[in-house]
Parts: sequence; C-alpha cells; structure tokens
Amino acid sequence: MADSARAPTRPLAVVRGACPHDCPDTCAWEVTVDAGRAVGLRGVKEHPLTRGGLCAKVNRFLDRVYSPDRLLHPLRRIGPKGGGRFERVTWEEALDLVASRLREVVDEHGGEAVLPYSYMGTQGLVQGASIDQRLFSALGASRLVRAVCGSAPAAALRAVQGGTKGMLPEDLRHSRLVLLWGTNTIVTNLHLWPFVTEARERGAEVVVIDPQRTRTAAAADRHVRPRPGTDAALALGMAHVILAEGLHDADYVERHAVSFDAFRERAAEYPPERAAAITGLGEEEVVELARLYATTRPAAIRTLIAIGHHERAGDTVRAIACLPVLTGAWRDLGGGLVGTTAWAAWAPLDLDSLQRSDLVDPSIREVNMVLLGQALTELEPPVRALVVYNSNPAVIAPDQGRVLAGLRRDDLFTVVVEQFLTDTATHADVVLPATTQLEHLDLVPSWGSVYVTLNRPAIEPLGECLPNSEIFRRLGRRLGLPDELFADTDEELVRAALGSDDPLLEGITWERLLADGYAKVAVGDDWRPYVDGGFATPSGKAELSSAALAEQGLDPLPRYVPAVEGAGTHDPRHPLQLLTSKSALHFLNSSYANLPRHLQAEGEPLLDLSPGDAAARGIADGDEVRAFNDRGSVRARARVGDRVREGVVALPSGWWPSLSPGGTSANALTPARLTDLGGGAAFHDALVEVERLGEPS
Ligand SMILES: Nc1nc2c(c(=O)[nH]1)N[C@H]1C(S)=C(S)[C@@H](COP(=O)(O)OP(=O)(O)OC[C@H]3O[C@@H](n4cnc5c(=O)[nH]c(N)nc54)[C@H](O)[C@@H]3O)O[C@H]1N2
Ligand SMILES: Nc1nc2c(c(=O)[nH]1)N[C@H]1C(S)=C(S)[C@@H](COP(=O)(O)OP(=O)(O)OC[C@H]3O[C@@H](n4cnc5c(=O)[nH]c(N)nc54)[C@H](O)[C@@H]3O)O[C@H]1N2
Ligand SMILES: [Mo]
Repeated sequence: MADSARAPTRPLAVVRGACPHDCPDTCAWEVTVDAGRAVGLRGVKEHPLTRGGLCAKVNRFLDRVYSPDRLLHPLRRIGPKGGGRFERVTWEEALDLVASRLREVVDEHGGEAVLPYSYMGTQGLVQGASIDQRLFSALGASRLVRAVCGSAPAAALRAVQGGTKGMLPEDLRHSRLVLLWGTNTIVTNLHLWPFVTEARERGAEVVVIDPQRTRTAAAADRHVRPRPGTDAALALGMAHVILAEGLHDADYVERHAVSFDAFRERAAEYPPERAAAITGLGEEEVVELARLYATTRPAAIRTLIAIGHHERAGDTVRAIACLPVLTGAWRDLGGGLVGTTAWAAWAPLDLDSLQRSDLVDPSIREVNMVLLGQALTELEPPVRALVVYNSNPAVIAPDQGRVLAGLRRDDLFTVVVEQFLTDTATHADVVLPATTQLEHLDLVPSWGSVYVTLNRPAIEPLGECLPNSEIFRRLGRRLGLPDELFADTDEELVRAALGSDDPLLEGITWERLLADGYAKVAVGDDWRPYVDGGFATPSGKAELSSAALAEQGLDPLPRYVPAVEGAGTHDPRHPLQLLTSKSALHFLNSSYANLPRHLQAEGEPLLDLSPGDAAARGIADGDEVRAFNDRGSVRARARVGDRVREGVVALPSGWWPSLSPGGTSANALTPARLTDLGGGAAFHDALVEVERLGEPS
C-alpha cells in the first residue's frame, strides 16, 4: 500500500487497468508504481460505476500480487497427489514434460482424452479466451461446457425474450420500485448499490426477495423470504393476482406477447393460498407484493446468478421474466428486468477471431464443467490429461469428494496454471506460474456493466511468471501445432477483439482505450429495449409460452416443480435445505481464501441456522457442528439467529478444504446436478442434516 509518509524522490507512474474478477462490477483501477513496484491501487474516480472505490477484497489486491505464497517458478510434483511436495524446474523442462505427456495421450487415445478446465479466474479475454482456446481446439481436446455460473438464467431469458438484453444497471436510478430478486447486491455487486440508493432517495421502495437475511435484505425497505427454490410459485402467484385483479397492461400484452390465454390458465393454477403454501410466505404477502409490483411505475426486477443455481432455475427465471411483460413495465425507463449485461459488453466483441472458433470440431464430445467429478471418475473413454487454468475446481465445483477423488487418480496427468498453490494445484503433476492482472495486458469485458475496460500492465512479471497467453503459445508450438495460431501478440489479440463491426462497439478503439482506460458501449441515453416489443424470439414477441421449448418436448409454460433434492422434497434423514452463497465479503469465489488478511477478516466458516432448527437439535450459538448428507460432511461453528428462515441452513462458499476445520468445505455437500435449462449447476438444491459435535457448551 502507498506509504504517505514517504516523500517520493521521483515521480510515481500511474497506470490504468481493470479489475480482472468474475464480478458484475468490472471496476476500472489505477495502479501507482514506484521504481517498478506497485505501491498503491485505487478505483478510477470518474468511472461512473467504480466512483473511486474498489471493495473489501480488491482493496488488498497488492497483498495478492506480492504474497510470499505467489508461485514464481514452474514446479514438478515429487510427493503424492494432494500432498503439496514439488521441486522447482526450468520452463524448458516443464514445457517439455507437459508437451510430451499431452502428445503421448493424444497419440494413444485421441484428443478427447485431454480435458481443458477453466473458468473466470480472470475475465480478461486475452488471458481467458484466446490462445488457450486455439490450442485446445487444434489439439481436438474434449470441449468444456462452461456452465457453472449464469447459463440457466440466460437460457430462460432466451426462451421468453429471445435473448438476455435488458435494462441498463444504472437505469435503476429511475425506478420507483426495485425488486432485488435472489441477489445480495451489497456483497456481490457493490457498485450497483449507489443506483439503488439514488432511486430510493427519489422515493423508490426496495424489496429483497431472499430466504436469507443478507446485508442487502437488512438494508431494504421490505424483505420477502421464500423457501429456496420456490420462486416460480411466487412469480406465478403474483401473476395470478395481477390477472385476477385486472392489473396487467392489456395493450402491451396484446401487441407484444404471444400465448396470453395459455399463460393466464397456467397462472390460474397458482392462487395466493397455493403460492403461499409452496413458498412458505403469507397469502397476504403474495397479494401485496403483486399489487405493489403491478401498480408502481417504473418497476424494475434485478436478478443475477443465485436463482440460476437451482434445479428448476429455468422455470423460475421464465416465470419472473413474464412479469414485466404482463405489466408492461418495459415501457418505462427504469422499468423491466436487469440480469447480466454480457449482451452489451461481452458478446459484441470479436470472440470468434480471438478464439478461432472456426477450429472447433462440433463432433468432439462436450464435457460440462459442473460434472467434473463424474468426468474424472466415470466418463468413458476416460479423461487422461487435465489442464486447469483460471479456476480452482477442488473448491468451487459441486460434489467436492468426487472431484478430489478424480484429481487423486494416479493415471491422470494434470497440469495447473496458477498464481497460487491451490487445493487443485496440489494435485498437479506440473504447476506453471501465471502473472496477475498487474503484470499482463488484457481487455476486460463485463457481464454486469456496459463498459469495456483495457488493462495495461503496471509492473514486470514477478519471478518467472508468464501470462496464460504466452504459456499456451509456447506449449502450442512445442506440441507442433500450426504456428500461425500462436503468432498474435497480446496487443494484436486486443485489437482483434475490438475489430468487430457490432454497432454497440462503435467508436471503441485501441487508441481510445489507451487514452481513457474504459469506454461505454453505444447504448444511447433512453435505453428501453422492449418499449415497442422487438423481442428476439422467433415470433418477435415475448413468449409467455415458449415455442422453442415446446419443440424440445418441454413444458412451454413456466410452472413450479419440486426439486429432486431440495424445494418440496421430503427427506427425513436430511430435512434442511442448504444454501452455499457468496456471503464472504473478502473472498471472490475461492480467490483470496488463502491470504492471511482476507482469512482473518472472515474468521472461520459459520453455519447459519434458525433458532427453531437449532433448539430441535440441541445446538447453541457458537457450538461446533457438522452438516452432512450422503455426499459428505462439513464442520463449522453454528451461528444461531434470524439470518436464515426455518428449514434452511447456510454455509459460505469459497473456503478451501485444506484450510477448513474438517478438511472439507461447502461443496462437499452440493450435488453435481444440472438445471432444467442451460446445463447449469444446482448448487443450492442440497439437503443436509446438522448435528452438534462434542459436549454441549
Ligand atoms: N464478495 C463476493 N462478490 C462476488 C462473488 C464472490 O464470491 N464474493 N462472486 C461473483 C460471482 S462469480 C457471481 S456469479 C455473483 C453472484 O451474485 P449473486 O447471485 O447476488 O450471489 P449469491 O451469493 O450466489 O446469491 C445471492 C442470494 O440469493 C439467495 N438465494 C439462493 N437461493 C434462492 C432462491 O431460491 N430464491 C431467492 N429468492 N433467493 C435465493 C441467497 O440466499 C443469496 O443471499 O457474485 C459475484 N460477486
Ligand atoms: N457452493 C457453491 N459453489 C460455487 C458457487 C456458489 O455460489 N456456491 N458459485 C459458482 C460460480 S457462480 C462460479 S462463477 C464459480 C467460480 O469458480 P472459479 O472461476 O474457479 O473461481 P475462483 O475460485 O476464483 O478460482 C479462480 C482461480 O483462477 C486463478 N487465476 C486468476 N487469474 C489468473 C490468471 O490470469 N491466470 C491463471 N492461470 N490463473 C488465474 C486464481 O488464482 C484462482 O485460483 O464457482 C461456482 N461454485
Ligand atoms: Mo459466477
């Protein structure tokens, strides 16, 4: 951190960049550099979302960069997998070893025996979606389906709206009613909160719909607490009231929606008493929320990712997306629905050139990252080589026990490209050290803002670290793959991404980004994407009943269906619904969960449970407890109180098993089960029992 007491004897350099994290905010930052060392980091003041402030995690990003635990040299494992014993090797040795083993696997078993596994350790396109993709496509490796995060909500919105296009996040400032539906804005999307506050100052009411009393729920005007996984029933119950009381916008529906009658019949199946029975809310609560929503204008719904982490996520998000169509909320600036913004600040970039999508062979098998445990232990023909980068599956993938069993396979050759010796990296045969955002160039798109940001390197790479792009370039050449795939420099890759002719990117050039650091996509001032219809469905209208889903043999209308394990399921051995949200303010998924100051700020993993559920199990606040089901067991300290509703318990996600009390963490309990749409992960449909450990306190 900058030391204000020290008077610099030379001018400090200030370098603009972008926070690399998988977070909706995509902050623009400024790094202060003194004699080659980063000494300060702050948010860019005039950036309309960053507003000069970062967050609890990233304020200490320099701890991450200069951590004594940074990987600085290539390593080769010398002990058992997971044991953490490695020896230093040169880049030459490491890359020769990796290339020769991958070549062997491909020659003997075909490219599909290689599985690349990555997610969004960095959102940057150069370090996350460029040379790496070219290499694995050219090798004919199994194709990873990267569906662990927002794929279910996206698929649901495509069914109703034809795409994910929606309100601009900053237009929440114009709303008179904001429903934060299954999202913990203050913790997971901090830089959106000022717009919510601004709306409130102008008289808006803020409602949080969340089974947990989060920081955001505590700060709202109203907190609605359904049972997890029952929101489809809530939304359909609201639709029932809206239609029964004639509060819908008949003109908007008539002109811009299809299948109104079929939808009306479906909604009729969810009178408030039924919606209340399913959700565990009061009947009056459902009625009031429906009236409030339908009679306040502009009315906005903010959804993000968590409601997509349920088995019936598709039904849920479809039901929710029908509401602004019914009420015509889309007519207003500040009305409608705001989900992710990848349609604006990600998809328009020229990803095809970056990744060379032309090299993708669609006949090669796909492996959904959600099912990694299964892929490593059961899939035929087997995965024989695994290359992990930008992700830490030992922590973040569901069914941790199975994932770790796969990673421990002695016949699996594993390469991990990392900044730290994570719980995944300890299982690698070869670990390759990667640069951090301060040390490499990148172009950072966004899924939560409508800005594109350039990240310029501020310092030289530490130790022998290399950017992912360079590691994959060297590896690709060593594998004897066509040289032309690896010829582009990082700057050329950024320029290629910007080379798209999408009108949203108009005026966003390399030169402009060099000068300003970031740029807003061309969305215009009065962004009301569906004010005159214009939905991107085949019918051109909002599909309250989806023709595309009917074609796939699915119920074209949204409905509430109990989960296989979760909402509406009765399992006397495991009666509690478990949520494993991103409640750790100082972690970003599993990142930072190994750094002393971040860990210290979090304390220890706490299991939230309600007073009734605690009493029934003889558990007092502060007791050591164990949550368990047939997949695993996790130790934590009980926090008894009002944070969760009865029947629900919660553990924070992100803790590394190796740094957790019982050697396992939240995902030891979660199922590797796919969502109804989009192939997402049903993390939050897990049932557990909880018991006290040791003597009563
Ligand atoms: N501090 C911090 N910020 C982050 C992250 C992080 O790890 N740490 N991760 C980033 C990433 S990758 C993502 S995807 C986003 C996610 O952002 P969010 O989707 O906002 O985050 P979650 O914590 O997954 O879930 C938010 C809330 O949804 C509630 N919820 C769960 N199930 C249900 C349900 O069935 N119905 C309703 N109504 N609510 C439900 C949970 O109780 C939780 O409080 O956050 C990003 N920001
Ligand atoms: N139980 C439960 N599980 C969850 C979730 C949940 O809510 N509950 N959320 C899910 C969601 S929404 C998501 S998005 C995933 C997130 O899962 P991941 O994308 O795996 O996220 P991280 O845990 O942050 O791991 C990213 C890793 O990338 C590394 N990294 C960062 N930058 C670079 C780089 O430039 N090069 C290389 N080589 N490595 C780099 C970091 O050091 C870190 O170890 O987790 C999912 N898992
Ligand atoms: Mo995510």
